[in-house]
Amino acid sequence: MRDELAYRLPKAELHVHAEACLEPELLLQIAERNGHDLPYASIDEVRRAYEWSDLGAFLDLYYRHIEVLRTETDFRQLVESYMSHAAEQGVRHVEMFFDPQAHTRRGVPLATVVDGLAAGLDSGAREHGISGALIACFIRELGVESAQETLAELAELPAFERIVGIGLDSIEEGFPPPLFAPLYAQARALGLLGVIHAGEAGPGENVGLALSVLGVERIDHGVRCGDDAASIAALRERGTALTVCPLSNVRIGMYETLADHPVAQLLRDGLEVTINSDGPAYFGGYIADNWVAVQRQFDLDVDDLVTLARRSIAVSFATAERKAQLL
Ligand code: ES4
Ligand code: ZN
Repeated sequence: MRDELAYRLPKAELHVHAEACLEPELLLQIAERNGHDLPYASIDEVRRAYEWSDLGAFLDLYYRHIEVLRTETDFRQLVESYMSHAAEQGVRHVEMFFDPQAHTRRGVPLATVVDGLAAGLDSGAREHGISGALIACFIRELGVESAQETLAELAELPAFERIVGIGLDSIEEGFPPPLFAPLYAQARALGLLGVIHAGEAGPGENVGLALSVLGVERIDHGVRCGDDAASIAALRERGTALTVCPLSNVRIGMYETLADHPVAQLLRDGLEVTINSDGPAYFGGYIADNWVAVQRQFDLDVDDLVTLARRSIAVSFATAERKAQLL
């Protein structure tokens, strides 16, 4: 483990997509095992493909690479790979997103996906003492009905108990939060919590809408909330946390450089900011790498880092007992 405080502080990661933990080496290994043809002859060629101009271009590559994942072993290895990196980054609890529809639409059974991911969480607990749960994210552009059908299928699985919440990801523009009100109502009825990617590529007002209409517990990204006074007011009033992912936003091209990123302003404004990786295999860093980048860019001090660490645990969906262990 690296000795800087950013790495050592016990923390929770609250915004990381399992499928975006697919490091180039693992991508090639799984593709070969499954006889899946990829247009790369080497790791270097894979790495060269990881450059995009916007969220859409990133998502195209992300969904293409996801196609190598077919077996329970593939999904378990994906999480295990994340867990060994996360342990070195001081992660003690993780709430991991996955995209069920990205797999069912290619004919991979839901049970294969969830059982594999759950086995990966078990390895993380056993080998690294990292507690974990899953958050099922739905692909917004597939619409509310597809999401609702998929959620109903998830609820039938024995491993459903590993899922603590739902989220929405993928394309944000053109799919405002209120479209998904029935999905969030269904999730609540199943005992699940709610999060949502909002105010990332879409307008800041999506943050306020997600809070007022969907009643979500956390906002993923939310970095554009500053554009909308009602969203800021709602975040303050409810004390809702944002799961900000600075290196992801810069890598996807939302901000030209980290210096242009609003994370420091959001912290100074007293919002409940957490800093996360989003997709460590794609965006140039795991969680503590994000913390260090922000620390260096904006001169965060020891108190700032301790606040980030404690807050990440406090706003997690871990049990009260687990939080007490970690805080
Ligand atoms: C995502 Cl960075 C990002 N934004 C929206 N949807 C996503 N799915 C995976 N990564
Ligand atoms: Zn994300």
